[in-house]
Amino acid sequence: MADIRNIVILTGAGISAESGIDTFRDAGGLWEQHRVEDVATPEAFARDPDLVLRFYDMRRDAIQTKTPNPAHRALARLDREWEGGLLIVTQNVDDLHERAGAERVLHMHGEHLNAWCTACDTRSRWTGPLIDRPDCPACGEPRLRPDIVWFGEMPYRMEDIYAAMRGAHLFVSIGTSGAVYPAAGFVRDARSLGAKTLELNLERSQGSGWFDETRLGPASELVPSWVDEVLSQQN
Ligand code: BV8
Repeated sequence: MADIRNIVILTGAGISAESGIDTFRDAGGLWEQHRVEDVATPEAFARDPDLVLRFYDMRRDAIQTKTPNPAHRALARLDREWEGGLLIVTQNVDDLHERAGAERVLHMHGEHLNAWCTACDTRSRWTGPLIDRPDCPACGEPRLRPDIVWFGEMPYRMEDIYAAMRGAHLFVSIGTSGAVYPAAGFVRDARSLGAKTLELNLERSQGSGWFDETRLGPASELVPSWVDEVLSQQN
């Protein structure tokens, strides 16, 4: 560990599973209840905005009743105590990393608790529903959509993510199936940039073969013990 200074961590739905937030692909997951192309694409929003707005209103409501679990809290501790570089790149649209106290967090697929105005491009903190077409707090136009990156849309802050990857000595992937790009390609990018790679997941992900090390188990157990290990070796 002596040579590890900068760490990039990628998290997915698996880190929030033990907080009671549905994952996408696991049994009973979101994509079993809804077809991606009906609820998570710009075409779906154009075709049936009510269906899409109700889908995200339901999820925005649900996450506000959930609380961070030991995995979120362990990463928040790492964020507080790690003296080197750290960036938590999350594919999750919940706010459990921040509610656990983490600050160095980047939401590459957006956030439930933001509304995005398609008239004035302003993003506003939003905890209520969008189905009734409320006015944008900035321009007054009733043109708000969920601030979520849908399939076919460009993820957020890709240049910041690649900049952090270029300086990373260690890339850690937690609770993701490695099914969706460009996030699923980060492990290969990190390897080609010379970083060590570690996977913490309940089961092997689609990109498992690209990791130097894989530890299998629930995030609430794997992440706190990994963070203890890293901080105990910080010189
Ligand atoms: C884009 C927000 C252009 C929405 C999401 C290359 C090849 C093939 C296809 C593509 C490609 N490049 C692009 C594509 C198309 C597409 C794509 O990847 N399709 C897939 C299906 C093949 N990608 C896109 O459209 C992306 N945009 O490409 O734009 C571009 C981009 C860059 C540069 C140039 C051009 C946009 C994708 C983003 C879509 N939005 N989320 C919402 O939330 O409603 S994706 C969504 O699914 C998540 O955010 C996440 O990214 C993804 C996968 O979910 P996971 O988080 O991994 O969850 P999952 O359920 O799948 O797995 C859970 C895992 O946790 C499992 O492994 C399980 O074992 C584990 N687990 C469960 N419980 C626990 C646990 N682990 C530990 N502890 C536990 N307790």
